[in-house]
Amino acid sequence: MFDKVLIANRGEIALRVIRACREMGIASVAVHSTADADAMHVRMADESVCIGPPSATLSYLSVPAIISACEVTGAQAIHPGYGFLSENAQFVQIVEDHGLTFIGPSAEHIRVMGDKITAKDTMKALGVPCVPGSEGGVTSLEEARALGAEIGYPVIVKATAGGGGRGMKVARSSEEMERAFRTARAEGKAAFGNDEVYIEKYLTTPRHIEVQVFGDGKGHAVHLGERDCSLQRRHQKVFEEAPGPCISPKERAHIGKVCADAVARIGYSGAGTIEFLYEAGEFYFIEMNTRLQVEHPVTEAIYGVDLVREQIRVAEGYPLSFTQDDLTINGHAIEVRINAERLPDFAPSPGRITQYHAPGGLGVRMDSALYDGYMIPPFYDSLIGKLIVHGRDRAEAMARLNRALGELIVDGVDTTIPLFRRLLDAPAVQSGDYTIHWLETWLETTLDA
Ligand code: MV4
Repeated sequence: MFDKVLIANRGEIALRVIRACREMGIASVAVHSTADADAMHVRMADESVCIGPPSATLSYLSVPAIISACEVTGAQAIHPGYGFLSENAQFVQIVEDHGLTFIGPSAEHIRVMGDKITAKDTMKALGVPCVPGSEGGVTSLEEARALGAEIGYPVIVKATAGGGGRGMKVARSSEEMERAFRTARAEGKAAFGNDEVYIEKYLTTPRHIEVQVFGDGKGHAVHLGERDCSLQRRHQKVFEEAPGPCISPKERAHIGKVCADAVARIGYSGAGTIEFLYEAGEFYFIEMNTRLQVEHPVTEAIYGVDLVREQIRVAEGYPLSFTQDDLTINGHAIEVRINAERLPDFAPSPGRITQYHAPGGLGVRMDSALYDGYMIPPFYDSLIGKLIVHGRDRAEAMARLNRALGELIVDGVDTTIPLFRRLLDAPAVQSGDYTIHWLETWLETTLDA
């Protein structure tokens, strides 16, 4: 139904979307900043439009420039990828006001899930298990302290507009509440222009488990199991896997159904991710992401589906191409994020790629926009590739990851590749027995040594 789709993004995710378009017979339009004139997404797309200077604010985030690029090329729909404008409800509204289609959920669903208090209220009402905490927002220190006493310390104060770990403060006692409450409010105000906060019981040793859902926008939805993304550093995921090594088939079927039913009830359209903390065998909802996520390929690997193709089909108005019963798990998949960063401090390391060699072979997928001689610009995030491996079980996936990392060559800049070779040797990673805090502790004791 679409003849031409514009991709409002860059790097590996832009290539990912261009590839899906090409397989579907849809022409692709790349947009790029002046710094990305030689980027792979520009080369790979059928057409390209320069939309502004290097600063993302003036290019990849410029709504007028992107809408204009649709008008001059005749693109009928926009795929936002992840980041940039992917969860911007106002952008979605403008896209629709111009008679274009946003490949993603409605502006209203993005708005609801973008406000964490509203998201939690909504999910709780839909029967999704949530972290015990305040009913809605907390406006005074007295109220915060009363809740702390009721829930029991430690508690966490979170900005409703937060995300990515910003505007979050732990209080371990009534004495600590004043600081936590004021700081979370101030950070919410400074970072998002919103000082509304809520309070939850602080879970001390959870895993990060997220459930992939997909809705057709007409009241039908499925789940595609979970991903374990517990290995994070400063709220940046480093290593993701599916299925979660600690989740049983019974737990998966149960939480998956709860999630699919919830998004079906609200008429959700497209790909979504429902994030949970998982501790002592229980799931606790924290947030919902209304976009395709960076780590979607591990889900694609084990379910054998093309999530981007599905996003485009649903945006075209087609029903889902699979039912829940069609979706069965095959094996285990792991993704590692390759960043242009210098260890041990993870400082950005832009510069020219003097040699690039992607690994291959059975069960290996390399999503990257790198090429020999490419100049990594200093203006954007440091993700330069994702290595995804798939095996019949977790042990085979781990062995394949180790093998593929050995084949991968990225010369000319510093990367996180050496980190993964060491990480795979760690007993906790080999056994899959880790919490959200494991990686940072391991880095402190490993990289400095
Ligand atoms: C929490 C938590 C413990 N208890 N909420 C971090 C980012 C945001 N998405 C939610 N986050 C957390 N919320 C309660 N009630 C711990 C974290 C958290 C975390 C969560 C997932 C992955 C890594 C994390 C690292 C530090 C803290």
